[in-house]
Order: sequence, then structure tokens, then C-alpha cells
Amino acid sequence: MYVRGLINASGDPNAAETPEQLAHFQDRIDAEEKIEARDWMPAAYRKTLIRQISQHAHSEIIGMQPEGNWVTRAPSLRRKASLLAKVQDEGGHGLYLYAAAETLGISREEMQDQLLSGAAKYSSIFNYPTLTWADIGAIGWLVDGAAIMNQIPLCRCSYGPYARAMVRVCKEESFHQRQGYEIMTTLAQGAPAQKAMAQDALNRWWTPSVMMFGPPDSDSIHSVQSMTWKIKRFTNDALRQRFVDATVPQADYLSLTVPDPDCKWNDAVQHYDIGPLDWGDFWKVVKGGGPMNRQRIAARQKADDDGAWVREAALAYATKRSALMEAAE
Ligand code: BYC
Repeated sequence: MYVRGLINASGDPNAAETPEQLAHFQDRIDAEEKIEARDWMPAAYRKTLIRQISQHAHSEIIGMQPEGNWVTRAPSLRRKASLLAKVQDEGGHGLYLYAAAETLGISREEMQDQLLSGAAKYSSIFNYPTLTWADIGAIGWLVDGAAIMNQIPLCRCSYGPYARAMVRVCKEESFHQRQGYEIMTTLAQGAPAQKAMAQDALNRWWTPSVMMFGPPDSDSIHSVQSMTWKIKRFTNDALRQRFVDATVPQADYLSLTVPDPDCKWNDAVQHYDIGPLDWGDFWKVVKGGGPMNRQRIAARQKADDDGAWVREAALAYATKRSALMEAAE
């Protein structure tokens, strides 16, 4: 097999990593070359990518639940059709991402087991309930807005299959963000009860959205290495600041108030300041103690159980078909 990059004298890409290989790999990264599935890569780079891409895929799939919950209750046919399309897009994003992770040598079954056993994480944001229709607006505006901020730099990730998947994902996310902001605009300009509903959704979704970018840089165990490998291009805090700077004026436009009394424009640094965040609460949610963690995993487990007969039937059909083809040759 042709392996681009430096392989060791034995020609075995799985043999122990040498300083020369590691240096050559970093040179390729620094030269902005894309790393492809068959290229030599350090085991730790592969492991980091499998962790991040699979967790990203899980987030997309689990992320279908809070919005899927509102498909039957959307207030009009137009809203129903666009929400249905959005939720379907998220499912598609999960599939591109699982496929990108598979190029690194992990199977879909393994990833699924890791999700269901709790060994793999998914985004903290999807462990909150969607209580009103305004939550669907807030998710599109804030959660997809945060996702775009995080994912645009991932289009330049050093790993080719992940970077390419992100290009399409980001195009679709920008529709999602506009769909959410449009719902919020309609509610904010509607009757007082509708405006109150929009404000309530902003109150509940603001802090979890700001936290979606991950722990502060001082507690981000992976950032330095992931930035050296150009998997991540910006730190968690840098992206969080970009999101706040872009989103506060959007709230102002809607005459809604961000639920943070310390959130103010700071002329000296040309950014919005925000108040302290309760990272203890973030870690509680990440570790399974959020309001909806149990329900989210239970719904995935049920889907997995309900789909078992389909997977078995598809496998039996494929086995039978290849036996028939072999017999016919
Ligand atoms: N939630 O060292 P750090 C979407 C974990 S889908 C849970 O900074 P890293 C959408 C982190 O995994 C949104 N866990 O990590 C879908 C690590 O634990 P492990 C998902 C979090 O990887 C449907 C530990 O904390 N987007 O947008 O350098 C509808 C230390 O963190 C979170 C992606 O996955 C969190 N929020 O940076 C609408 C994007 N944050 O793994 C929208 C791709 C951190 O060591 N991923 N942790 O056990 C990334 O960009 C990075 O992985 C992160 C974290 C910025 C999330």
C-alpha cells in the first residue's frame, strides 16, 4: 500500500514512531498539506481525531432530539416543513461525520457502543429541554450560530475528510441559523406574550450556548496539541468571544436582553465583556447530570434496539446475495 509521508525502514506504518516521522508529519502540517486517510500519521493524532469527529457526530444525532420534539407542534405548515428539513440535515451531518471517523479505522458499531455506554461525549447543549416553540428559534439562532463559529475554522482542519465534510455542514448550518433568527424575530415583534416567550428562551439558552465552546483555555486539555496539529485553529475562549461579539448586537436588534448583567461593550479592547460562567454546572452536565442526559441516551438506546432487526435483515440479505453472486461466477 502506498503511504504518503515518511514511513520507517521496515515499511510498516504501524511500527513505533520515530522522531524523523514525527518531524516530517509536523512539517506537512506546517506547510498546510492536508493529511489523508492512507497517509502516515502519529497514533495520537488519529486518536484525537477519532475522539473529536465521533463526538461531533454523536452531537449531531443527539441534537435531533430537542428539535424533533417540536415537529408535530410547529405553529404552521411552513414552520413544520423547515424544522423537519433542519432536523433531517442534522441527521445527514451525523452520517458524514461518522463516515469521516470511519476513514481513521473505527467502525460505526464501536462509535455507537461508545455513545450508548457513556464512554464518548456529545455536546453539553443537547441536555436541556425544549419547553416552548421559542426554544426552537433560540436553538437555531444561538446553538447553530455557535456551531457555525466553531465549525468554519474546522473547514481548514488538517485532516482532509473532516475538513471536506465541514464545508457542506457549514453551508447548511447557516440556513439553520437564519431559520432560528427568523422565528425569534417574528416572536420578538409579536404580541407581548410572544415577546416574553422569546426572552424566556434566550434566558435559558444563552449560558449553555456560550459554554458550548468548551472549558476555558486554562482547563482545555487538548487545545494546545490540537492547535499544533491544526485540527483546531482557534482556542475555545477565542471562539467564545467571537460568538458573543456577533450575537449581542443581534439580541439588541430584537430588543431582547442577554441574561448577563456584566455583558457590556468594552471600548478599550473592542469586545463585549461577559460575567463569570459556572463551569461546575457545565461539568455536571457533561458528566451526565444535566436535565435531559438520561432521556437523550434512553431515546438513542431505544432507536438502536428498534433498528436491530433492520440491521440483521440487511446483513442476512447481503450475505445471501454475495453467496449467490459467488455461485453464479
Ligand atoms: N460538551 O480540551 P477540550 C452542533 C469536553 S453539534 C461536552 O477543550 P477539545 C449542532 C472535551 O470533549 C456541536 N463535552 O477539548 C447539532 C474534552 O473531553 P474528552 C458539537 C465537551 O476537543 C445539531 C474535555 O471537555 N460540535 O453544532 O480540544 C443542531 C476538555 O475539553 C464540550 C463539535 O463537536 C461540550 N460543549 O475542544 C445544532 C465541534 N466542550 O473528549 C447544532 C467539534 C469540551 O477528553 N469539536 N468538552 O473526554 C470541537 O471543536 C472540540 O472538540 C470542542 C472541545 C471545542 C468541542
